[in-house]
Amino acid sequence: MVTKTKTYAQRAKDHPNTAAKQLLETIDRKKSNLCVSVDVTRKANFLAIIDLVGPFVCLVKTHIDIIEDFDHDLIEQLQVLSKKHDFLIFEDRKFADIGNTVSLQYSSGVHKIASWSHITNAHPVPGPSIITGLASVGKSLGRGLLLLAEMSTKGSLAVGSYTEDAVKMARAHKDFVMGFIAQQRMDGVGAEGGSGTEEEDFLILTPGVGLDVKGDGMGQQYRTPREVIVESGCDVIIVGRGVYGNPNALDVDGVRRQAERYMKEGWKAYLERIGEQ
Ligand code: S5P
Repeated sequence: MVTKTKTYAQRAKDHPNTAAKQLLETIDRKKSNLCVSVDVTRKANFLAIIDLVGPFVCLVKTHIDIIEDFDHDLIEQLQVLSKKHDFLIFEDRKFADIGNTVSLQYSSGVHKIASWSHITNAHPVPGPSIITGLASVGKSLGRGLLLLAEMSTKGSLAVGSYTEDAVKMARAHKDFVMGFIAQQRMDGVGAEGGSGTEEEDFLILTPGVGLDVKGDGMGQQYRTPREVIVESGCDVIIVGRGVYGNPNALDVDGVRRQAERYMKEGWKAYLERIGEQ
């Protein structure tokens, strides 16, 4: 468990993946391991929420395909906010097709994800060709890929040997795969004789985080920042509805307050994990 007790700053210093290094540096600079997931369908709401949570986050996660009035100006404004508040952008696209198709989905179409999203993710289900397909577009741009090794939902099939094989795939493509969407640290998972644990530093970004409720009635399962960061050794908490509440009745002070609350809880948990509290 080498990386579990290292500081974000120590890990940033030596990290070989550009996007992972940028994210670790941002976390350290802003003292925030909070990623807010902005799952709303109107451009104005989307940008308003990001401007509100911006000061409290290291990363903003998007589902760009759910925005009904998407246009190129939205991306420009998102990039302006990313500079204004110093956060990275993660398009949660969950690619899951053959290499040729995902390379087109990543580079082209209306959204041109690779041109603005520092980080994206993919299901390992097609095998290693999904990584090489995405890397053919994203690697030269300094982008990073997260593999979905586990999911937060009840009854997820991403368990056991599926998770182990996802980690093995990542180990073989460390130049582009920067970590996992998972519910726990993956150090040693799928490694024979403990190999692969000393020199690797995969970031673990974890959704299914909430302080006030345990689920959403649609399969989502929530754990607290402490459970995620201290007990499971994850690196970044991903919070959506727990921060922005009801997007159709946006409570400006409430959004700010919740973002700050999750940021503080996440950082407190990290300090406990590295033994500074
Ligand atoms: O296993 C997963 C993986 C992801 S990326 N479980 C998830 O919930 N997510 C995403 O995290 C999901 O697509 C959503 O955007 C966010 C969780 O949102 P919340 O409102 O439940 O916090």
